[in-house]
This record gives sequence, structure tokens and C-alpha cells, in this order.
Amino acid sequence: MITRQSEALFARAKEYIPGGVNSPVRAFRGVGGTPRFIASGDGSRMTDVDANEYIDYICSWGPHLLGHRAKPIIDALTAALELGTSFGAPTGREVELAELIVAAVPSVEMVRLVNSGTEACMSAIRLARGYTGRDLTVKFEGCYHGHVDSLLVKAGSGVATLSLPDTVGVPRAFSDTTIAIPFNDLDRVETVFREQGDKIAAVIVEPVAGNMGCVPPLPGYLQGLRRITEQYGAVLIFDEVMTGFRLSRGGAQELFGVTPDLTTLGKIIGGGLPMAAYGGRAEIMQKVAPAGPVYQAGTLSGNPLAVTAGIAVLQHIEAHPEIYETLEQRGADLVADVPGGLTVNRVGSMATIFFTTNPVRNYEEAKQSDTAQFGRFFHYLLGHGIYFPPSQFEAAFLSTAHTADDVAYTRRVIADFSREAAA
Ligand code: HOZ
Repeated sequence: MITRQSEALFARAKEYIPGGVNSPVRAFRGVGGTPRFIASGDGSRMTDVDANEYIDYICSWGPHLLGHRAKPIIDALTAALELGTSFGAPTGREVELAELIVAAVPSVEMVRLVNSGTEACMSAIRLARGYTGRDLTVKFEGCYHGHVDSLLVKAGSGVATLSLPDTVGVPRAFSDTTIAIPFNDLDRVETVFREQGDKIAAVIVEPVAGNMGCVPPLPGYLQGLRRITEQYGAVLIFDEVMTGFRLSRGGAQELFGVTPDLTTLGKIIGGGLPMAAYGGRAEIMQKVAPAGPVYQAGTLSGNPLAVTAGIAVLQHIEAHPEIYETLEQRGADLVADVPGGLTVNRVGSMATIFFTTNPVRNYEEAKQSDTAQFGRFFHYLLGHGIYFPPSQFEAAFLSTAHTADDVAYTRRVIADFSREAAA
């Protein structure tokens, strides 16, 4: 596979952009080699600047539920461009998107639009503090809620991929407000609340973790978090930036039947443009300025183009509820032939193949994976035109544009890799 143009661009990029990328995992440090610079995307495929084509299982890290250049999004954006790109004043389209989110996500009675998942989680935490008058946050090791100061403690995603100490640049006073405990361990949550329950403002969790690889909640875990937070008057925040509108129209909270107090959303609700949101019970959301005293603002919040793309996706989802059956089927098919000796975690259209024989239920277990072998797997797939996340600690995503043939081919290549690796 020729990668000359990508190599040249990467060399240039490193002169001007730290590490040559604008978000760390993209640099391929977890797997080695040169990141592919992408020229275009269409449906399930991306093409790099050397004209290599890949079946894309990153989907822009989640947003492309309908695949690249989905027609409803492109049509809506083309029309919207004619009207202007940003006004810094309210638009009817923001109201429309808010209504679509509220209609779909069980916990969300009111919603505020922001620009990134980081911003959504940061704002939700601040709101929980303002609402409860308490300072502490409980998070789970290996979960990642964006690069919010206090939430980088024991974070997954790029922090895990690069094995970085998680608090460089974060004042001790901020990280001291975070209690990080293992995912999927309710006893630890009980203990923490018994000891400091009256100081805890919020528990924030990815209901299906995606940033230590895909790690589903154990049966009863989310229900347990709901019960304990209710008992102690803490705000339960589901970070559904990855899972929102991916696992079902109502996200993981609908799938598992647990309603948090606040929810953060991102990725799919922007249809590939920068967009995120936080929302929840009206009583809590009414504390956000200017309705209430908890301040949060943004010049490009509710940007008309991002909102237009979001509306197009959410309307499509509303009109086509059957997409979730297709996504489930494709997800199941993708990992159907993964041989023993590896651990597959999958919920619907998000999945991770862990290079370990152990079950992976938390970050400690994810870290048992053979990351060197994962790197070989990644490059084998890439060499066969399949673009998986370049880190053991990320989830792969499918879209409705992935065909049965795409998945069957990928499945064969995964099986070939395993056979060759065992030989
Ligand atoms: N933090 C993202 C994955 N969990 C990576 C985002 C990106 O590199 O675009």
C-alpha cells in the first residue's frame, strides 16, 4: 500500500501542529506507523490522499450513524448554506432540534446546545454542583468525558492510549474534587457514598463505556447507580456522547431502562458537524443561565449548520426506527467469527476486540490486553482496506451505510489474521 502523500503531510503537520494531529489518538501512537490523511468519505468508505480506500469502522469516532455524506444531511446543509453560517442569535432550527431530542431521550425535558462533548460534560458537572451545592464528582476509571480538568483523572481514550499521567496541567485542587473508582463495581460506589455521600454532587458514567474499548454495564449496575444517587440526593449523569442515538433512539438509557437526571450528548446529534448538548430534568435545567444562576455560554452554540445537520439525522432516525435492527445485525455479524483467545465486547453497533483471554468488565481488565498484538491486528486490517480505531482503548462503530458485504469481507480478514497469527 502506497502512503507517500500521507507521510509527506504528516512530516509537514508535525512542524506546525503538536504531534501532527488535532486530537491525540489520530497520531497512531498506540499502533505505530503513519496516520492516513483522509481526502474524502462516502457511505461506509473513506479514501486517503494516496487514493487508498478503506471500509471505515471509526465513523468520525461515532457521528456518522448514516455513513459519510449521507444524503439527508448533505441536502439539508446545502440548502442551509445559502441562508448563512452563524448569527449569534436564536433560530427556529434550534427549537426544532431541542424538540427532537426531548421527544427521543427519556431523561431530557430541557436541553442546552453546546459545541463538543467536553463542553457538555463540563457544563453538566457545573450544573450538578450548582444544583446540589456540593463539590465532589464520582467518575469511573477508564471512562472519558472529554478533557475537562477534573474529569481527566484516570481517564480512558487518548490518556489511556498514550499511558499519560492524567493530571499534568490540572491543579491539585481540581483533581481533588474527583473520586475515581472502578467501573462495574457497585460495592465501591456504596462505600464512597457511605463515607462522603453528603459532599457528592454527581456521578458521571458512560452507561456503555466506549473509551477503554467497549465495556458494557453488568446486569443491575446502572440500576444500582440510580438507586444510590437517589438515596443520597446526588445527580446521576449519563454521558451518552457515544451511545446517544446509537444504541437506540433513546440511547443507552432507553435500552437499559434507567433514567438519569442529566444526559450529555454529542457526535450523532451534529451529523458530523461540531455539536453537543446537555439536558435533563426541567427542575435542574432551569438553573442554567439566563433562567438560573449557573453560567454557561458559547459564540457558536446552536450553530445553524450544525443544528441543520442534527435535525436531518434525528428526523431520519424518527422516520426509520428499523435502522437499529440493521445495526444490531451488522454488529453481530462483524464479530461472529472472532476466534477464541480474544474477548469481544459489543453492544449494538459499537464493539471492541480485546487481545486478552480474560473478560473485560473494567479498565484494569482492559489493560491486560496485548497492545503490541493489537497493533499488528490494526495494521493487518489497514493493509486490507479496513480502518479500525488505532487504539485498543477505543470502540469501533458501524453505520447504516455498512453493507452485509462490507461486514462479511471484514469478518474474513479478521479470521485470516487470527489464522496467520496462530501459524
Ligand atoms: N476522544 C476521541 C475518541 N474517544 C477521539 C477523537 C478524535 O481523535 O477525533
